Amino acid sequence: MLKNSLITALSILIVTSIISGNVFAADCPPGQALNFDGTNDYVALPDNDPIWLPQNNFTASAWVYFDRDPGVAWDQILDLNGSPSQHSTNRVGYGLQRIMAGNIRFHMAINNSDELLLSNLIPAKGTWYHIVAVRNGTTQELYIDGTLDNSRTCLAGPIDFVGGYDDNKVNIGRWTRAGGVAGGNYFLDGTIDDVRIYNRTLTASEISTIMYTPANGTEPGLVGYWNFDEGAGQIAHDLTANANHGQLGSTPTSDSHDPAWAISGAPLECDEPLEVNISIEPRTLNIQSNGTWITCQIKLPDDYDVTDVDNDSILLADLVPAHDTQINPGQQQITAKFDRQDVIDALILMENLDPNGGFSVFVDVEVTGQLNDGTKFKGTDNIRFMHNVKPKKHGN
Ligand SMILES: [Ca+2]
Ligand SMILES: [Ca+2]
Ligand SMILES: [Ca+2]
Repeated sequence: MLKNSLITALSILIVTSIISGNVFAADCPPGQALNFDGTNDYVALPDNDPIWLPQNNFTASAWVYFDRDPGVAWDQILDLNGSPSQHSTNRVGYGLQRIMAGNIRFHMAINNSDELLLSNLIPAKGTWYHIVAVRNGTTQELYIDGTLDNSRTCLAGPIDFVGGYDDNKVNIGRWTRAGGVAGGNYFLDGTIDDVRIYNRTLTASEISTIMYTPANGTEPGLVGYWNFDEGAGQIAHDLTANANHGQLGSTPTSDSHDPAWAISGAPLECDEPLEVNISIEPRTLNIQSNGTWITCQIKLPDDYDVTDVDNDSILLADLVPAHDTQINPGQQQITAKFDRQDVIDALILMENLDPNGGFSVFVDVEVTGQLNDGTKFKGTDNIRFMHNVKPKKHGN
């Protein structure tokens, strides 16, 4: 019974990877993103008082894909209280948009002064761009795809939000006019992924790293991080401790302002799994021998806590779940027990062996799993796998 289900599971796995060219390999799923319709979609971020947005140096970044050509309409990326205000004597905030002419604009309002930096590059439709706005004292910078595109001198001093902001003016994909959702707002026609706000200046070198590297929310200075990997529902979670979660659209339920979940094409790398040491017993798995279990000692590096392992996530050869586990915290070890027959079936399939034939091979057996915080781990051990091999004659 289980043997058949294992065969079916592995067949599906093989067929899937052939069809997809391994794009959907199990340990590297494509991330999710949000697609905005260009008409009225947005994600509303908290706009409570006191506002959580950085007031001095900051870095704001996002992966953006435009669904329309430049010159068709303004496309809004981030509005961080930067759009026109009801408080006409106290305009404060910042934002990112693509203007009608096609340039990316990094807009700041400091003490009622508009500080505008335009990109040299004009992004085309149908391509992912990593767009970063940096405020560094009296310098504004725009980075596109990891390279400094343009910079200018801006006013000194903090962006003093006190009393200067209105409701509905902290959004992804929308630029509000006079604080409402009424006509005159600008929206994005395109897809956004991996939005970040840091309360510090990132260097060029850091920017060229973060553009490809997913964050975990605890990075220095990261005060807002939305990776849109939920893939469903009405909440885009802020993965930092600030928990400034975004709401899709105008209500907590489905509405016409909701952007749509979409598979992301942003070239973010997968998290590399943590390498762990594993040791499988017996060292030789002889099908003709007796036994019920295969055991595996999994040893985590010293700076990880073995009690954080999600026991249900442990798999041998991507296929066989751990039957049960035993934690040995003193030795940073977990002992996982696997059904011997399931392991034999999985290895026969993995190595494409004839279960009725004779063989004696060394196989790399991988054991994977994850910690409760989502950190993946992986370890490999090499064991002998044999069946129906005639003992060597003595004296030859
Ligand atoms: Ca994502
Ligand atoms: Ca909604
Ligand atoms: Ca809509």
